Amino acid sequence: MRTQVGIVGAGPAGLMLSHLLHRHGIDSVVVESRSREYVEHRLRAGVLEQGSVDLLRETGLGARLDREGMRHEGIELRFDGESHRVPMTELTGRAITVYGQQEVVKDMIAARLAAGGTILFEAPAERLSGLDSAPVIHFSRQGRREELHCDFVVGCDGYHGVSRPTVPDGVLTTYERTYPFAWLGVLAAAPPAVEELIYAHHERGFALYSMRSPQISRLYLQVPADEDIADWPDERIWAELRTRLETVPNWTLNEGPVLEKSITPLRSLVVEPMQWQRLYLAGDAVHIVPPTGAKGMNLALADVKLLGAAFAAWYADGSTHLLDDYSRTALRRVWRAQQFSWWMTSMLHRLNADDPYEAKLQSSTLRYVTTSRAYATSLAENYVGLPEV
Ligand code: RFL
Ligand code: PHB
Repeated sequence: MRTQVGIVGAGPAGLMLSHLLHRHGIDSVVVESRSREYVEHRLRAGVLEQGSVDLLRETGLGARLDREGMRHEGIELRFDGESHRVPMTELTGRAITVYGQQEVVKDMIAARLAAGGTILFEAPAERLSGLDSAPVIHFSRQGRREELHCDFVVGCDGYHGVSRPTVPDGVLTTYERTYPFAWLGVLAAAPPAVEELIYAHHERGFALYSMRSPQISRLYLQVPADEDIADWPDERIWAELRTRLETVPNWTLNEGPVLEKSITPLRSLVVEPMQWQRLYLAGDAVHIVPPTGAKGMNLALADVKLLGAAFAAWYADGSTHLLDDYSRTALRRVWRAQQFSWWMTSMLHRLNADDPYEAKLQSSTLRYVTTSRAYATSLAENYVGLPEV
């Protein structure tokens, strides 16, 4: 098999890149280890920045997003028994849209297939070769080994993929931070009790109230990193959510059947540079943020927006400057999101149970960010996404 750009991974990064390349008349093939059913139902991110919404709309992927996505103009910060709204749109002129990652993925897959695009599901890439001149993605399908020959390979295969580990030792540098806690995430058949997201700081730990639709709530609890989901029966989850969220007068949680629950560890990670020879890396394959800033999917889309334009320039007239600049340009946004996600995480989580000084600093930071217009604007512009970084 032969194509122009071979893409490993059908997450938001790989699918969006294939869609963008198609719009530039460039051929691509996506190989994905999982089934279509699996990737379309994998429960992940929920918040799209303004720039991600604009990109989806401009490239013809906005119809269902505009019907079903929920535009939010603020978020709530809850701490010390008080509730404060950060009016993001008033402060920045921009907004976020709550629309599940799996819905974005469904829309992208439908668009690619309708346009005659090739996505090979249940086709795991096993290794890459020839990256210095004539790249090949070696993958397996229905028990057979196959080869995809291409001009370039883009690794959009997440942190556990095969692309990044192909790069020889000593070429890449990893910057990393782990946190001693994880998020227990719950999807519940309960109408959201609020219209905007609530980020709650509590002495027992962080809690987040989010949603997926007018009928479905999405909730998260900070738990220790090594926590076992088996220790969290539904009643315990609701009791803990009530404790951490029902801290202001006249506010109660809406409860309902738990549809899904899982625990995700938090980490911050950047691998540099995001390119080696004819291999380009995008999304979670090269950077991971803790979910507190809601940046992961947005960064994946921002990376491939750059790559789409860079490949378009190369195929148009052989110019290499955008491809050469890809890593440097993308890393500016990546590091802004790293700092913001780390900052939100540090401000909102219980970090060290034995350190009352730290808890006092967090309260002060939260009070400052909810009373100073300058500090609130800083949070808001990062949260809705900076157009230029
Ligand atoms: P993905 O989505 O992980 O896709 C990678 C794809 O590659 C496939 N793959 C392979 N395919 C072929 N051969 C191989 N050898 C392969 N190895 C792997 C995988 O099956 C998969 O389909 O990466 P991508 O495209 O870079 O997208 C990144 C986002 O998925 C991720 O950053 C976000 O989900 C992070 N995230 C959030 N991001 C936001 O922007 N806003 C949020 O509100 C938000 N909340 C979250 C999140 C992630 C979470 N979890 C579960 C990690 C909340 C949670 C709980
Ligand atoms: C979500 O709805 O899944 C979500 C929202 C905000 C975050 C993280 C996750 O910061």
